[in-house]
Amino acid sequence: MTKTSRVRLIEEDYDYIAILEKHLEKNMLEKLLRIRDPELHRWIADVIRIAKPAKVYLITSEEDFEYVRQAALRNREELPTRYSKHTVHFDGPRDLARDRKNTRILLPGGEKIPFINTYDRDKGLEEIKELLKDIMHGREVFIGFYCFGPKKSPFTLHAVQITDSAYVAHNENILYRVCYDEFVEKAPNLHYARFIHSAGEKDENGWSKNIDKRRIYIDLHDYTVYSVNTQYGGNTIGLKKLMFRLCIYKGYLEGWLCEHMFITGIRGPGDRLTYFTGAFPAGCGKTSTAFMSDTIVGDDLAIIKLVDGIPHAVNPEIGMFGIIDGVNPHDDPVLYKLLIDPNNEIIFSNVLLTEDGEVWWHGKETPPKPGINYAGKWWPGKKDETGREIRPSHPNARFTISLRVLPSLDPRVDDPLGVPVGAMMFGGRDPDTWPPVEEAFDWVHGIITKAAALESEKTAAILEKVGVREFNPFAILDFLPISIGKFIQLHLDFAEKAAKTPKIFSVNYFLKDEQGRYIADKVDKKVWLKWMELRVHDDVGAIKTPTGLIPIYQDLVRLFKQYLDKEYSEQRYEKEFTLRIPQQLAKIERIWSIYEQIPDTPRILFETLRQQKQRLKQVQDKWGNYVSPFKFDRC
Ligand code: SPV
Ligand code: MN
Repeated sequence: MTKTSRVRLIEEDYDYIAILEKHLEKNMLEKLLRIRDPELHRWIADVIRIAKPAKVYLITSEEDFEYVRQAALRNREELPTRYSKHTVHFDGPRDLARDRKNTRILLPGGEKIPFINTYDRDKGLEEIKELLKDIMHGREVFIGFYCFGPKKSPFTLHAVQITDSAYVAHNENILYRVCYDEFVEKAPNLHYARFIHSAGEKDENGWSKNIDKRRIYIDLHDYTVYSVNTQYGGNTIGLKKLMFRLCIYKGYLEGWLCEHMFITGIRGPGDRLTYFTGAFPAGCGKTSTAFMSDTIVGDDLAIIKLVDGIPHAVNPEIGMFGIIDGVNPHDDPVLYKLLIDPNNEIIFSNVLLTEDGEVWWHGKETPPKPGINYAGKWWPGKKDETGREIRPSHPNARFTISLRVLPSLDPRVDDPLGVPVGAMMFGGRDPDTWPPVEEAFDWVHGIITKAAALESEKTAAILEKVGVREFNPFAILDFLPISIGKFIQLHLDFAEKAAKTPKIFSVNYFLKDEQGRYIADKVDKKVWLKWMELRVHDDVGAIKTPTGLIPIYQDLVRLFKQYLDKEYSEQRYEKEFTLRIPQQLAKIERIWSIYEQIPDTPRILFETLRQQKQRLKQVQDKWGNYVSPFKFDRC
């Protein structure tokens, strides 16, 4: 990842300034040359020569945003709605989610890492160079200069995006801070990530045609990502999940954390604000937890570093690319209101655009009217070729919106030193094992039995079957560019350097009863959040079980009354917090056998699991398989 070894798309030397002079309008060229970095100039000239765009537009300030918005409408990547600030984009029926199979980490010799999709770097680069040939033919390309984090911050990384999609550029302009000025100021000493994206050839609907040649290649050592023949945001928006992978790797090399976590503030007594980060696989309550918190710093990613020995978190983004499916006025009143407000700039993707120009998704209160959706023209009852009804709006339909419009935006969102992390939470879709909330005994116990052991049922954010329970440590597995063993070790080492470590909690909103119904209401998470906040400050006691610390019944009664005006019965408490020993033991077996296949798993992981198993067995011998929380002692 050193600055001297950047990959060239064209090997031989040539007069790259002449190429730039030929293809860039005078003001664009001036903007580019103001960044005194010959390597950058040469890279852009290489892209022009190899991919052959017709026109180049540099996004350097907010004034350029309008140009990009108009370009997206002009080229039909976005369609207008009744509201001038709302637009709709369709990715195409085969391009609606992240493509795990074709997203590859390029490593020399194709080094194999368990659970990570790696590929021979030389072969990958050769393949991608071939795919890039003429791929932008006749199109306008957009080049953006972004900060991944607040301006003038020691946390912040930098990136340049080249894309032939106005939709992708439009997203980035909403989601990230344009920081051309920092490029001008710091060049040529700025080490920046590079992203090249092309939607590739498109069909008459505007969908990427060569899906079989969809490739997302991550060149860690060159700090560069290539993405071709796709449009879905998770595959294409460079600073989103592509940058995230580079960020994790940089953090690994330098000893800090880049996490798939929201950052929120939760208020406690006396208006105290405690910051939490939270990791959840996509579609498992991450966004709703963020909105249930009192303030929001970020909803998806966090860079965590030590500031005077205390872990602090920064949100590298300034917008949300969130799941819209299910967002409704009852459960998500704040978010719903933001999404129907004509004054907010919003890009909707893969929703239903009705004939009267309204945007419809599952969660709207009126039934859907005919219109167009991710699969073309849509009408109520429309079926696909297999006879199945086509959903009006796709389960992975999304919205892009600036965080600046959030009423609960935390005032420290742009703080260059971030916010102190009081606690981290980890949650997945788990019908039968974890209780709704539980605190780990300490950092190591939490990293191993909560973070590294996270599992979840699959959701629609990936192109695979939903409903199957899968291993997803730290909710980050899809994005890890290094072995999970090394990633765990990084967390253990990070804590060694810290003066204080955040508390770690697990949460589970998806626990079901014997009839398969969810036990908790969606709003109940408010109580779990408030309980965790109190625990961070040792303001309430807890009950010690073999797997962690759970709430005392009376504290929950009080919190349910205070925050939700609800009664909380002993019966429900028992149902939710009963220790389910067979399920807990089965989980340990599953997790153990996975880590056995990962050679660099820290040994302490097995020791921690072994101890947990032993504690569970002891209780099982004494009280049987299912143990009421009332049986355990307070601590
Ligand atoms: C996720 O799936 O975790 C997301 C959306 O946040 S994506 O950009 O597809 O990764
Ligand atoms: Mn995410």
